[in-house]
Amino acid sequence: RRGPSFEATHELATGPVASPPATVDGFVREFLDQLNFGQGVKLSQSTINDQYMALARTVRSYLMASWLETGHRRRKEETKVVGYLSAEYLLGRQLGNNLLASDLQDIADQAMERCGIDMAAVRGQEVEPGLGNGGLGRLAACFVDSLATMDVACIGYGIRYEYGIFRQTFVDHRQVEEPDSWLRLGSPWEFPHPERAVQVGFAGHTETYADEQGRERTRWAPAWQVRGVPYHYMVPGFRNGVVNTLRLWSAEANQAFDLQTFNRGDYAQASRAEIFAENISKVLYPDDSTPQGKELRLQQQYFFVACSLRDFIENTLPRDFDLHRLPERIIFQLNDTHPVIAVPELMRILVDEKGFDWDEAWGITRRCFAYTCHTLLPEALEVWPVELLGRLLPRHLEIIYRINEEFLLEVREAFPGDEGRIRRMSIIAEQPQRAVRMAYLATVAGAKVNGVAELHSQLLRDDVLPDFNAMWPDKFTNVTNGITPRRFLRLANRKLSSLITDTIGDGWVTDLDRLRELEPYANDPEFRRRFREVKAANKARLGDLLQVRDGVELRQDHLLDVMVKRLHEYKRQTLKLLHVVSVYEGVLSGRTPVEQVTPRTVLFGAKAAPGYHMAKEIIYLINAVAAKVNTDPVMDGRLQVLFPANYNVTLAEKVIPAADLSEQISLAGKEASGTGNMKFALNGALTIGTLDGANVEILDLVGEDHFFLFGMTEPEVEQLLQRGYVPSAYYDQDPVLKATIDLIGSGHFTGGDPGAVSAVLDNLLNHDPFMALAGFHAYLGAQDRVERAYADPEGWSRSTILNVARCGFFSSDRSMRDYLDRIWAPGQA
Ligand code: OX2
Repeated sequence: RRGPSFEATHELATGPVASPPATVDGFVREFLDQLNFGQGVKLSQSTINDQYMALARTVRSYLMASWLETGHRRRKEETKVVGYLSAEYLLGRQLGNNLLASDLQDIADQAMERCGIDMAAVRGQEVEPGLGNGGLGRLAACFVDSLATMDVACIGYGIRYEYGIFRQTFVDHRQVEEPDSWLRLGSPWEFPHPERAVQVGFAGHTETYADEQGRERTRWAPAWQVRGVPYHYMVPGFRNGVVNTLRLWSAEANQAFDLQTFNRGDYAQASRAEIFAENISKVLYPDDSTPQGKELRLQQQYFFVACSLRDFIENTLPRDFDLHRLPERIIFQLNDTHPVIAVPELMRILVDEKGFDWDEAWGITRRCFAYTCHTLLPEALEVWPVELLGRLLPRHLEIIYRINEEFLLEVREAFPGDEGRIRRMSIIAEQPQRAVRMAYLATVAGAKVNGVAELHSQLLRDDVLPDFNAMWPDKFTNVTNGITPRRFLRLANRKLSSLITDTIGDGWVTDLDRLRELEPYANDPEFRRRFREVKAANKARLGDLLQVRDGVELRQDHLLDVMVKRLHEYKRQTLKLLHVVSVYEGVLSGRTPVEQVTPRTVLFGAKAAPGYHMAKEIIYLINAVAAKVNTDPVMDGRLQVLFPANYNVTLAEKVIPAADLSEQISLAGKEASGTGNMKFALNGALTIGTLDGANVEILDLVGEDHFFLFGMTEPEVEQLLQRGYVPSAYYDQDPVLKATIDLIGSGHFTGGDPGAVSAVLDNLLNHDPFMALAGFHAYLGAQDRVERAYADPEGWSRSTILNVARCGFFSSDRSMRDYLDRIWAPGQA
């Protein structure tokens, strides 16, 4: 915290920072300066990467005044801050977003043209920071975008993984993972601050001692420490002069290497400590919706929350701040259970370091946290073995034990004599091994607990945490997820955005409910025609991309049927595949004349967790089916299956605006919310879907005539499970299903080798935990309805327009308003 030297004038030290002029000339000047002085090259000698780096830094320069001003204002205002704690941020490319936010798109285009630079090529140079797995990480990115646009003080805290989500390729139809070295060519959007590094301890032991007043106190003597170095990223609001901060932590060794050992020539040994420390932020765990119970993962979790709490308390709050008032200045939002170790960490800081009484500290801590749960699968709730947690974080385990003891006293008081309940609610599980249930710890400590869609929040209360709901019904609330309309409509779908703006003005970009004003135009044939033109242009754009990126041809005259999301059994990519094979089998067996097949392209995009065997088998099967169906002349080119590798945010931005049909077909009660479902509806695709997650709310808003609903409700799923679900019975009774599965089982798609698909088929026929076979018949019925609707272009267009007009609710701005109203209560402690 060093101020300027006394020679500096007040104006020099604190005055506003000048932005370059927002003109084409000004932009060219700044760009050339960045190229010459930042990259050290002349324009004539510059590579695409030089140009990208200089362009990014140019945009940064334009945002800088707002960033500094926002920080200055927040310090003065002493506002309550949202500390969003998330192990993942799936940001997507930054250049386009930041040009949009700063209103420099046109100026930049003209400036690059004047410099003779191919803007599209430069944009293509950016490697997206894939610091997340899927919906959970992308949600965090949408939320920080919305908070900046709404001028809410927020610091996004997370981990600067050196390698993000793996790069997926296919070899012989099988997924191969490659490291995502997104930092290799430089990362122009980040600002490292090694001088603000903090220390984080691990392992060791605890000891008690008497302080000056003779009170017994505890201290923790860690066995080893690492340095957390913050990297700052700008989070600009949409054209409002606000730039918030994302602060991601990178782990470094305190000592790079041991010089004596190095001099002796043992180079590997000399760098051991460095490698060990840097491993902590080396790579994102590629699991989605399932926890990975690895020691390194717990190290990552503790590392980033310890850095974040230290940073907020010591470096962000004023130096003399009275921590009794901490809840007035911060609410830490726990994005799932990954950051929950922050709870005992705050207790440790308050009690051990700051000398607070336990009760006082607990009263503060309980008001500083809120918890968002993102799942319903019980096996997905994180649990840490006591043995591991106690070894890595001995003091934190003691604190958790005491929190649990006092919590269980509370339960006893509320429900005297109910020992079963006490056992059920204990933060410490006894079976199959002693372990800390992180979701319970978060629920006990959190001022609020929320699910991410209406149905999910209800099931959270009723099925996942019913005892906690009985004890604290007011703690539970819902906030339905949302998506940022800036990235997923304005940026990804410029053509639709222009059409909307031409029709109702541009207020919708920050007030998405205004899309309602489009409703009357659903009846306007001219508007419908223009809407179809936009869709066709987006499809052509996707076709161009896939041609270059994957060497495949996207048929422009096909219905584009899209299923993009992580590969997970509960999401039921197999059900989609069964549909594809049934269409093919129908033609092959002569049941369906090929002229009756609606020309359709089914596009999959999905990564499987590297250790998720069944998911990888499903990927193999999709690729195998694609290879056959796409080339079998019997289909006359009417059915295409595309599976571009490495689905990510960048590809999503091209795929979603081009889609006609959005596949949201998880088994009811399994998908907490989904957010892809919202992105498609907002971009004028119709949904075929089950009553699961936020599909329920999409259906409510758009209406049954404009949504292809099928399948069991969640209670029906439960009933079937109670009665006893026998998947093979569906196979035996449904001849189409039987023929479909038999064709796969015959080895038709796998070069005559039935063994290559047996894992998937055995699982479907004998277990089918997500009831794909039970859903098959209804799903085919719904696909028939899709084809009939698609045959009427005017009716289809009308429905798609109504989807866009009625989905304003799914803006993440609205989600943020709900968090503010229901959870963060700004201005209150
Ligand atoms: C995902 C959920 O699976 C998805 O339904 C939801 O839309 C998304 O989070 C954002 O809330 N890991 N990823 C998720 O949950 C977990 C756990």
